[in-house]
Amino acid sequence: MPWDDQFETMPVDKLKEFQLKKLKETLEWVYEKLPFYRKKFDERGIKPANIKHLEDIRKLPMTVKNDLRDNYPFGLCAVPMDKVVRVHASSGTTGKPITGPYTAEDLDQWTECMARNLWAAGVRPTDIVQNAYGHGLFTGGLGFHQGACRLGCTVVPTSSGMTERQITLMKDFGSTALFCTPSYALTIAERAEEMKVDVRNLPMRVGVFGAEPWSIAMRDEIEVRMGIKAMEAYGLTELGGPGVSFDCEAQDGLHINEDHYLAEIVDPVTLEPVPMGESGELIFTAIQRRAMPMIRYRTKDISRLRREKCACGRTFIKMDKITGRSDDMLIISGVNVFPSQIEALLLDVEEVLPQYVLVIRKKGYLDSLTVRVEAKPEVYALGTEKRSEVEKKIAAHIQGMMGIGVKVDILAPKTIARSEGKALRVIDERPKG
Ligand code: DLL
Repeated sequence: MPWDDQFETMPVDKLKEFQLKKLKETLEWVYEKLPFYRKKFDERGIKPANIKHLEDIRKLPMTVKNDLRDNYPFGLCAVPMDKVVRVHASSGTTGKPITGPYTAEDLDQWTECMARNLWAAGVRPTDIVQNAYGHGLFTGGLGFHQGACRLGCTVVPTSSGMTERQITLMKDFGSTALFCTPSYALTIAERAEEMKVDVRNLPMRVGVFGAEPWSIAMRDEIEVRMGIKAMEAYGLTELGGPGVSFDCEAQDGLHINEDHYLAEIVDPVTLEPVPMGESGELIFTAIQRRAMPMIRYRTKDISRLRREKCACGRTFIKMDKITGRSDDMLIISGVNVFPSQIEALLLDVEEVLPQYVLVIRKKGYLDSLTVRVEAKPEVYALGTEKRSEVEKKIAAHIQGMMGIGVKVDILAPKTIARSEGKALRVIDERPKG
Protein backbone atom coordinates (compact mmCIF):
# COMPACT_ATOMS: atom_id res chain seq x y z
CA MET A 1 0.00 0.00 0.00
CA PRO A 2 1.32 3.45 -0.84
CA TRP A 3 1.27 6.34 1.64
CA ASP A 4 -1.39 8.23 -0.30
CA ASP A 5 -4.07 6.03 -1.83
CA GLN A 6 -5.82 8.88 -3.61
CA PHE A 7 -3.05 10.01 -5.95
CA GLU A 8 -0.29 7.40 -5.99
CA THR A 9 -2.48 4.76 -7.64
CA MET A 10 -4.84 7.05 -9.55
CA PRO A 11 -5.69 5.88 -13.08
CA VAL A 12 -3.46 7.77 -15.52
CA ASP A 13 -6.30 9.54 -17.38
CA LYS A 14 -7.66 10.91 -14.09
CA LEU A 15 -4.16 11.94 -13.06
CA LYS A 16 -3.70 13.82 -16.31
CA GLU A 17 -7.03 15.59 -15.83
CA PHE A 18 -5.88 16.66 -12.39
CA GLN A 19 -2.52 17.81 -13.75
CA LEU A 20 -4.18 19.94 -16.42
CA LYS A 21 -6.40 21.61 -13.82
CA LYS A 22 -3.44 22.40 -11.57
CA LEU A 23 -1.28 23.51 -14.49
CA LYS A 24 -3.93 26.00 -15.61
CA GLU A 25 -4.30 27.37 -12.08
CA THR A 26 -0.55 27.77 -11.75
CA LEU A 27 -0.19 29.50 -15.10
CA GLU A 28 -2.91 31.99 -14.15
CA TRP A 29 -1.12 32.49 -10.84
CA VAL A 30 2.34 33.22 -12.26
CA TYR A 31 0.94 35.34 -15.08
CA GLU A 32 -0.88 37.52 -12.58
CA LYS A 33 1.81 37.67 -9.89
CA LEU A 34 5.15 37.64 -11.68
CA PRO A 35 6.26 40.15 -14.32
CA PHE A 36 9.05 37.70 -15.24
CA TYR A 37 6.61 35.10 -16.57
CA ARG A 38 4.07 37.61 -17.88
CA LYS A 39 6.73 39.20 -20.06
CA LYS A 40 7.99 35.85 -21.36
CA PHE A 41 4.47 34.63 -22.15
CA ASP A 42 3.55 37.94 -23.81
CA GLU A 43 6.67 37.81 -25.97
CA ARG A 44 5.40 34.52 -27.34
CA GLY A 45 1.84 35.78 -27.61
CA ILE A 46 0.58 33.19 -25.12
CA LYS A 47 -2.02 33.66 -22.43
CA PRO A 48 -2.64 31.02 -19.75
CA ALA A 49 -6.08 30.49 -21.31
CA ASN A 50 -4.40 29.22 -24.50
CA ILE A 51 -3.24 26.12 -22.65
CA LYS A 52 -6.04 23.62 -23.17
CA HIS A 53 -4.19 20.28 -23.18
CA LEU A 54 -1.14 19.05 -21.29
CA GLU A 55 0.81 18.93 -24.56
CA ASP A 56 0.23 22.68 -24.99
CA ILE A 57 2.85 23.18 -22.32
CA ARG A 58 5.39 22.96 -25.15
CA LYS A 59 4.27 26.40 -26.28
CA LEU A 60 5.57 27.89 -23.03
CA PRO A 61 9.10 29.21 -22.59
CA MET A 62 11.56 27.27 -20.44
CA THR A 63 13.10 28.56 -17.24
CA VAL A 64 16.83 28.14 -16.52
CA LYS A 65 19.16 28.49 -13.56
CA ASN A 66 20.35 31.88 -14.77
CA ASP A 67 16.80 33.21 -14.57
CA LEU A 68 16.91 32.43 -10.86
CA ARG A 69 20.34 34.02 -10.48
CA ASP A 70 19.22 37.15 -12.34
CA ASN A 71 16.23 37.43 -10.04
CA TYR A 72 18.16 36.74 -6.84
CA PRO A 73 17.04 36.61 -4.11
CA PHE A 74 13.24 36.81 -4.34
CA GLY A 75 12.39 38.13 -7.80
CA LEU A 76 10.62 34.88 -8.71
CA CYS A 77 8.69 34.71 -5.47
CA ALA A 78 4.98 35.07 -6.23
CA VAL A 79 3.77 35.89 -2.71
CA PRO A 80 4.58 38.76 -0.33
CA MET A 81 7.35 37.92 2.16
CA ASP A 82 4.88 37.80 5.05
CA LYS A 83 3.40 34.69 3.42
CA VAL A 84 6.84 33.07 3.11
CA VAL A 85 7.49 30.82 6.09
CA ARG A 86 10.81 29.26 5.01
CA VAL A 87 13.64 29.89 2.59
CA HIS A 88 16.15 27.27 1.49
CA ALA A 89 19.05 27.82 -0.87
CA SER A 90 21.53 25.76 -2.80
CA SER A 91 25.11 26.83 -2.54
CA GLY A 92 26.25 26.12 -6.09
CA THR A 93 29.93 26.25 -6.92
CA THR A 94 29.77 29.44 -8.94
CA GLY A 95 27.73 32.61 -8.78
CA LYS A 96 24.88 33.48 -6.51
CA PRO A 97 22.92 30.81 -4.71
CA ILE A 98 19.50 29.66 -5.85
CA THR A 99 16.78 30.50 -3.35
CA GLY A 100 13.69 28.47 -2.62
CA PRO A 101 10.89 30.25 -0.72
CA TYR A 102 7.87 28.32 0.63
CA THR A 103 4.40 29.26 1.86
CA ALA A 104 2.98 27.22 4.74
CA GLU A 105 1.01 25.22 2.22
CA ASP A 106 4.09 24.62 0.04
CA LEU A 107 5.87 23.24 3.10
CA ASP A 108 2.96 20.96 3.84
CA GLN A 109 2.92 19.60 0.28
CA TRP A 110 6.66 19.04 0.38
CA THR A 111 6.33 17.15 3.65
CA GLU A 112 3.65 14.97 2.07
CA CYS A 113 5.87 14.25 -0.96
CA MET A 114 8.69 13.26 1.39
CA ALA A 115 6.38 11.07 3.45
CA ARG A 116 5.46 9.20 0.23
CA ASN A 117 9.16 8.90 -0.62
CA LEU A 118 10.12 7.45 2.77
CA TRP A 119 7.11 5.15 2.95
CA ALA A 120 7.86 3.77 -0.52
CA ALA A 121 11.46 3.15 0.60
CA GLY A 122 10.07 0.96 3.38
CA VAL A 123 10.59 3.41 6.25
CA ARG A 124 7.94 2.94 8.93
CA PRO A 125 6.81 4.79 12.10
CA THR A 126 8.73 2.24 14.19
CA ASP A 127 12.04 3.24 12.59
CA ILE A 128 14.79 5.19 14.33
CA VAL A 129 16.03 7.35 11.50
CA GLN A 130 19.47 8.92 11.46
CA ASN A 131 19.28 11.94 9.20
CA ALA A 132 22.82 12.68 8.05
CA TYR A 133 21.93 15.08 5.23
CA GLY A 134 23.24 18.59 5.91
CA HIS A 135 20.73 20.51 8.02
CA GLY A 136 20.40 24.15 7.12
CA LEU A 137 19.95 25.94 3.84
CA PHE A 138 20.33 22.65 1.94
CA THR A 139 16.91 21.09 1.33
CA GLY A 140 18.08 17.55 2.17
CA GLY A 141 18.22 17.82 5.98
CA LEU A 142 14.90 19.52 6.67
CA GLY A 143 13.05 17.83 3.81
CA PHE A 144 13.83 14.37 5.16
CA HIS A 145 13.25 15.59 8.70
CA GLN A 146 9.72 16.75 7.91
CA GLY A 147 8.84 13.57 5.99
CA ALA A 148 10.08 11.32 8.79
CA CYS A 149 8.20 13.39 11.39
CA ARG A 150 5.01 12.98 9.37
CA LEU A 151 5.49 9.22 9.33
CA GLY A 152 5.96 9.35 13.09
CA CYS A 153 9.49 7.94 13.10
CA THR A 154 11.99 8.56 15.87
CA VAL A 155 14.16 11.19 14.21
CA VAL A 156 17.84 11.65 15.06
CA PRO A 157 18.97 14.83 13.25
CA THR A 158 22.72 14.21 13.21
CA SER A 159 23.28 16.34 10.08
CA SER A 160 26.36 15.46 8.03
CA GLY A 161 29.94 15.14 9.21
CA MET A 162 31.59 13.89 12.43
CA THR A 163 31.61 10.43 10.96
CA GLU A 164 32.83 8.62 14.06
CA ARG A 165 29.98 10.08 16.04
CA GLN A 166 27.54 8.97 13.34
CA ILE A 167 28.74 5.41 13.81
CA THR A 168 28.70 5.58 17.60
CA LEU A 169 25.14 6.93 17.61
CA MET A 170 24.08 4.38 15.03
CA LYS A 171 25.29 1.69 17.40
CA ASP A 172 24.09 3.23 20.68
CA PHE A 173 20.64 4.30 19.48
CA GLY A 174 20.08 1.26 17.29
CA SER A 175 19.25 3.44 14.26
CA THR A 176 17.36 1.45 11.65
CA ALA A 177 17.35 3.95 8.75
CA LEU A 178 20.02 6.26 7.37
CA PHE A 179 19.49 9.35 5.20
CA CYS A 180 22.50 10.92 3.46
CA THR A 181 24.25 11.25 0.11
CA PRO A 182 25.43 7.93 -1.36
CA SER A 183 29.05 9.08 -1.22
CA TYR A 184 28.67 9.87 2.48
CA ALA A 185 27.13 6.44 3.05
CA LEU A 186 30.35 4.97 1.66
CA THR A 187 32.43 7.28 3.86
CA ILE A 188 30.48 5.99 6.87
CA ALA A 189 30.88 2.37 5.74
CA GLU A 190 34.62 2.80 5.37
CA ARG A 191 35.08 4.55 8.74
CA ALA A 192 32.97 1.88 10.44
CA GLU A 193 35.22 -0.82 9.00
CA GLU A 194 38.25 1.02 10.41
CA MET A 195 36.55 1.30 13.78
CA LYS A 196 35.90 -2.45 13.62
CA VAL A 197 32.16 -1.84 13.69
CA ASP A 198 30.31 -4.18 11.36
CA VAL A 199 27.29 -2.17 10.22
CA ARG A 200 25.85 -5.40 8.82
CA ASN A 201 25.40 -6.63 12.38
CA LEU A 202 23.68 -3.44 13.57
CA PRO A 203 19.90 -2.90 13.40
CA MET A 204 20.40 -0.53 10.42
CA ARG A 205 18.22 -1.89 7.58
CA VAL A 206 17.45 0.81 5.02
CA GLY A 207 19.04 3.94 3.58
CA VAL A 208 17.43 6.69 1.51
CA PHE A 209 20.12 8.28 -0.58
CA GLY A 210 20.20 11.03 -3.17
CA ALA A 211 21.36 14.56 -4.04
CA GLU A 212 24.11 13.35 -6.38
CA PRO A 213 24.43 10.86 -9.24
CA TRP A 214 25.30 7.30 -8.27
CA SER A 215 25.38 4.16 -10.34
CA ILE A 216 23.51 0.92 -9.75
CA ALA A 217 26.90 -0.65 -9.05
CA MET A 218 27.40 1.87 -6.24
CA ARG A 219 23.95 1.08 -4.89
CA ASP A 220 24.87 -2.62 -4.81
CA GLU A 221 28.17 -1.81 -3.12
CA ILE A 222 26.41 0.14 -0.33
CA GLU A 223 23.83 -2.62 0.11
CA VAL A 224 26.51 -5.27 0.51
CA ARG A 225 28.89 -3.28 2.70
CA MET A 226 26.22 -2.02 5.08
CA GLY A 227 23.78 -4.91 4.84
CA ILE A 228 20.89 -2.54 4.09
CA LYS A 229 18.47 -1.74 1.28
CA ALA A 230 19.71 1.36 -0.55
CA MET A 231 16.74 3.38 -1.79
CA GLU A 232 16.71 6.67 -3.63
CA ALA A 233 15.34 10.20 -3.52
CA TYR A 234 15.59 12.83 -6.24
CA GLY A 235 14.82 16.52 -6.31
CA LEU A 236 16.25 20.01 -6.54
CA THR A 237 16.06 23.29 -4.65
CA GLU A 238 14.36 25.03 -7.57
CA LEU A 239 11.44 22.60 -7.30
CA GLY A 240 11.26 22.50 -3.51
CA GLY A 241 14.00 19.95 -2.74
CA PRO A 242 13.90 16.15 -2.47
CA GLY A 243 10.53 14.49 -2.98
CA VAL A 244 10.22 15.15 -6.70
CA SER A 245 10.69 11.44 -7.39
CA PHE A 246 11.43 8.31 -5.40
CA ASP A 247 12.27 4.62 -5.44
CA CYS A 248 9.67 1.99 -4.61
CA GLU A 249 10.28 -1.61 -3.53
CA ALA A 250 10.81 -2.61 -7.17
CA GLN A 251 14.00 -0.44 -7.22
CA ASP A 252 13.45 -0.04 -10.91
CA GLY A 253 13.14 3.66 -11.62
CA LEU A 254 11.91 6.59 -9.57
CA HIS A 255 8.20 7.44 -9.44
CA ILE A 256 7.57 11.13 -10.04
CA ASN A 257 5.04 12.77 -7.71
CA GLU A 258 2.92 13.59 -10.73
CA ASP A 259 0.15 15.40 -8.91
CA HIS A 260 2.82 18.00 -8.05
CA TYR A 261 5.28 17.83 -10.92
CA LEU A 262 4.69 17.64 -14.63
CA ALA A 263 7.67 15.99 -16.31
CA GLU A 264 8.95 16.25 -19.86
CA ILE A 265 12.10 14.95 -21.54
CA VAL A 266 13.73 16.96 -24.29
CA ASP A 267 16.81 16.77 -26.43
CA PRO A 268 19.28 19.03 -24.55
CA VAL A 269 20.50 20.59 -27.79
CA THR A 270 17.31 21.12 -29.85
CA LEU A 271 15.02 21.31 -26.78
CA GLU A 272 12.48 19.28 -28.76
CA PRO A 273 10.61 16.47 -26.97
CA VAL A 274 12.12 13.00 -27.39
CA PRO A 275 9.90 9.92 -27.75
CA MET A 276 8.84 8.22 -24.51
CA GLY A 277 11.59 5.88 -23.31
CA GLU A 278 14.44 7.80 -24.92
CA SER A 279 17.12 9.57 -22.99
CA GLY A 280 17.20 13.37 -22.69
CA GLU A 281 17.06 16.30 -20.28
CA LEU A 282 14.37 16.38 -17.62
CA ILE A 283 12.11 19.42 -17.57
CA PHE A 284 9.72 19.93 -14.67
CA THR A 285 6.79 22.22 -14.02
CA ALA A 286 5.72 22.53 -10.38
CA ILE A 287 1.93 22.69 -10.61
CA GLN A 288 0.89 23.16 -6.99
CA ARG A 289 3.52 25.38 -5.40
CA ARG A 290 2.61 28.99 -4.73
CA ALA A 291 5.68 30.87 -3.42
CA MET A 292 7.89 29.82 -6.32
CA PRO A 293 6.14 27.73 -8.95
CA MET A 294 8.51 26.78 -11.75
CA ILE A 295 7.41 26.66 -15.35
CA ARG A 296 9.29 24.22 -17.57
CA TYR A 297 12.45 24.24 -15.49
CA ARG A 298 15.51 22.85 -17.27
CA THR A 299 17.16 20.56 -14.74
CA LYS A 300 20.14 19.64 -16.96
CA ASP A 301 19.71 16.16 -15.49
CA ILE A 302 19.75 13.35 -18.03
CA SER A 303 17.27 10.50 -17.66
CA ARG A 304 14.46 8.60 -19.42
CA LEU A 305 10.75 8.51 -18.69
CA ARG A 306 8.78 5.27 -18.63
CA ARG A 307 5.03 5.01 -18.36
CA GLU A 308 4.54 1.40 -17.35
CA LYS A 309 2.76 -0.78 -14.86
CA CYS A 310 4.88 -1.07 -11.73
CA ALA A 311 4.83 -4.07 -9.46
CA CYS A 312 4.20 -1.72 -6.52
CA GLY A 313 0.84 -0.62 -7.93
CA ARG A 314 1.74 3.06 -8.24
CA THR A 315 0.63 4.66 -11.49
CA PHE A 316 3.07 7.59 -11.32
CA ILE A 317 5.39 7.73 -14.32
CA LYS A 318 8.94 6.50 -13.69
CA MET A 319 12.25 8.16 -14.47
CA ASP A 320 15.50 6.24 -14.70
CA LYS A 321 18.36 6.93 -12.36
CA ILE A 322 20.09 10.13 -13.47
CA THR A 323 22.97 9.18 -15.74
CA GLY A 324 24.60 12.61 -15.69
CA ARG A 325 24.00 16.24 -16.38
CA SER A 326 23.83 17.78 -19.81
CA ASP A 327 26.21 20.45 -18.59
CA ASP A 328 28.88 18.29 -16.98
CA MET A 329 28.80 15.76 -19.73
CA LEU A 330 32.42 15.20 -20.68
CA ILE A 331 33.34 14.84 -24.31
CA ILE A 332 36.48 12.81 -24.61
CA SER A 333 37.74 12.20 -28.14
CA GLY A 334 34.23 12.86 -29.40
CA VAL A 335 32.59 10.41 -27.05
CA ASN A 336 30.02 11.66 -24.54
CA VAL A 337 31.03 10.44 -21.12
CA PHE A 338 29.23 10.74 -17.82
CA PRO A 339 31.22 10.31 -14.61
CA SER A 340 28.67 7.74 -13.40
CA GLN A 341 29.56 5.41 -16.31
CA ILE A 342 33.20 5.45 -15.27
CA GLU A 343 32.21 4.92 -11.66
CA ALA A 344 30.27 1.79 -12.61
CA LEU A 345 33.31 0.42 -14.47
CA LEU A 346 35.65 1.14 -11.55
CA LEU A 347 33.35 -0.79 -9.27
CA ASP A 348 33.96 -3.85 -11.48
CA VAL A 349 37.66 -3.80 -10.59
CA GLU A 350 38.41 -5.68 -7.41
CA GLU A 351 41.81 -4.10 -6.73
CA VAL A 352 40.47 -0.57 -6.21
CA LEU A 353 38.21 1.29 -3.79
CA PRO A 354 35.14 3.25 -4.93
CA GLN A 355 37.02 6.51 -4.30
CA TYR A 356 37.89 8.34 -7.47
CA VAL A 357 38.33 11.70 -9.13
CA LEU A 358 38.23 12.42 -12.86
CA VAL A 359 40.65 15.08 -14.06
CA ILE A 360 40.04 16.66 -17.45
CA ARG A 361 42.78 18.55 -19.23
CA LYS A 362 43.17 19.98 -22.68
CA LYS A 363 45.86 18.47 -24.91
CA GLY A 364 46.00 20.47 -28.13
CA TYR A 365 42.42 20.44 -29.40
CA LEU A 366 41.54 17.30 -27.54
CA ASP A 367 40.33 16.69 -24.03
CA SER A 368 42.24 14.14 -22.05
CA LEU A 369 40.85 12.28 -19.10
CA THR A 370 42.80 10.97 -16.16
CA VAL A 371 41.07 8.65 -13.74
CA ARG A 372 42.58 8.84 -10.26
CA VAL A 373 41.43 5.97 -8.11
CA GLU A 374 42.54 4.60 -4.76
CA ALA A 375 43.93 1.08 -4.52
CA LYS A 376 42.88 -1.23 -1.73
CA PRO A 377 45.61 -1.15 0.97
CA GLU A 378 46.75 -4.73 0.31
CA VAL A 379 47.05 -4.06 -3.42
CA TYR A 380 48.89 -0.78 -2.94
CA ALA A 381 51.37 -2.57 -0.67
CA LEU A 382 52.35 -4.89 -3.52
CA GLY A 383 54.38 -2.07 -5.08
CA THR A 384 54.72 -0.15 -8.31
CA GLU A 385 54.73 -3.09 -10.67
CA LYS A 386 51.38 -4.33 -9.41
CA ARG A 387 49.99 -0.79 -9.46
CA SER A 388 50.90 -0.21 -13.07
CA GLU A 389 49.38 -3.57 -13.96
CA VAL A 390 46.10 -2.47 -12.35
CA GLU A 391 46.31 0.91 -14.13
CA LYS A 392 46.62 -0.85 -17.45
CA LYS A 393 43.80 -3.22 -16.61
CA ILE A 394 41.42 -0.37 -15.75
CA ALA A 395 42.37 1.66 -18.82
CA ALA A 396 41.71 -1.41 -21.00
CA HIS A 397 38.37 -2.03 -19.28
CA ILE A 398 37.25 1.57 -19.91
CA GLN A 399 38.54 1.42 -23.49
CA GLY A 400 36.71 -1.85 -24.08
CA MET A 401 33.40 -0.72 -22.61
CA MET A 402 33.29 2.92 -23.66
CA GLY A 403 35.71 3.19 -26.53
CA ILE A 404 37.80 5.97 -25.02
CA GLY A 405 41.45 6.11 -24.06
CA VAL A 406 42.09 7.31 -20.53
CA LYS A 407 45.11 7.54 -18.28
CA VAL A 408 44.68 5.82 -14.95
CA ASP A 409 46.58 6.83 -11.81
CA ILE A 410 46.44 4.45 -8.90
CA LEU A 411 46.64 6.36 -5.63
CA ALA A 412 47.43 5.27 -2.10
CA PRO A 413 44.40 4.56 0.08
CA LYS A 414 42.98 7.68 1.82
CA THR A 415 44.50 10.21 -0.57
CA ILE A 416 41.19 11.43 -1.98
CA ALA A 417 39.22 13.70 0.37
CA ARG A 418 36.20 11.87 1.78
CA SER A 419 32.74 13.25 1.13
CA GLU A 420 30.35 14.40 3.84
CA GLY A 421 27.81 15.75 1.39
CA LYS A 422 27.91 15.83 -2.37
CA ALA A 423 31.16 14.29 -3.58
CA LEU A 424 33.49 16.23 -5.84
CA ARG A 425 34.16 13.78 -8.67
CA VAL A 426 35.36 15.94 -11.53
CA ILE A 427 38.26 18.37 -11.64
CA ASP A 428 38.18 20.34 -14.84
CA GLU A 429 41.56 21.88 -15.58
CA ARG A 430 40.70 23.02 -19.10
CA PRO A 431 41.26 26.73 -19.71
CA LYS A 432 38.01 28.66 -19.35
CA GLY A 433 36.42 30.82 -22.03
O1 DLL B 1 20.19 17.80 -3.92
C1 DLL B 1 17.88 17.88 -3.22
C2 DLL B 1 18.00 16.53 -2.62
C3 DLL B 1 18.36 16.37 -1.31
C4 DLL B 1 17.72 15.40 -3.38
C5 DLL B 1 18.46 15.13 -0.75
C6 DLL B 1 17.79 14.14 -2.84
C7 DLL B 1 18.16 13.98 -1.52
P1 DLL B 1 20.14 20.60 -4.97
O2 DLL B 1 21.22 20.80 -3.98
O3 DLL B 1 19.43 21.78 -5.51
O4 DLL B 1 18.99 19.70 -4.36
O5 DLL B 1 20.76 19.76 -6.17
C8 DLL B 1 19.94 19.30 -7.22
O6 DLL B 1 21.34 17.35 -7.48
O7 DLL B 1 19.62 18.71 -10.31
C9 DLL B 1 20.73 16.63 -9.63
O8 DLL B 1 21.76 17.01 -10.54
C10 DLL B 1 21.35 16.20 -8.32
N1 DLL B 1 20.54 15.12 -7.70
C11 DLL B 1 19.60 15.22 -6.74
N2 DLL B 1 19.10 13.98 -6.45
C12 DLL B 1 19.74 13.11 -7.27
C13 DLL B 1 19.67 11.71 -7.48
C14 DLL B 1 19.15 18.43 -3.84
N3 DLL B 1 18.88 10.89 -6.77
C15 DLL B 1 20.75 18.45 -8.18
N4 DLL B 1 20.46 11.17 -8.45
C16 DLL B 1 19.89 17.82 -9.23
C17 DLL B 1 21.27 11.94 -9.19
C18 DLL B 1 20.63 13.85 -8.07
N5 DLL B 1 21.39 13.26 -9.03
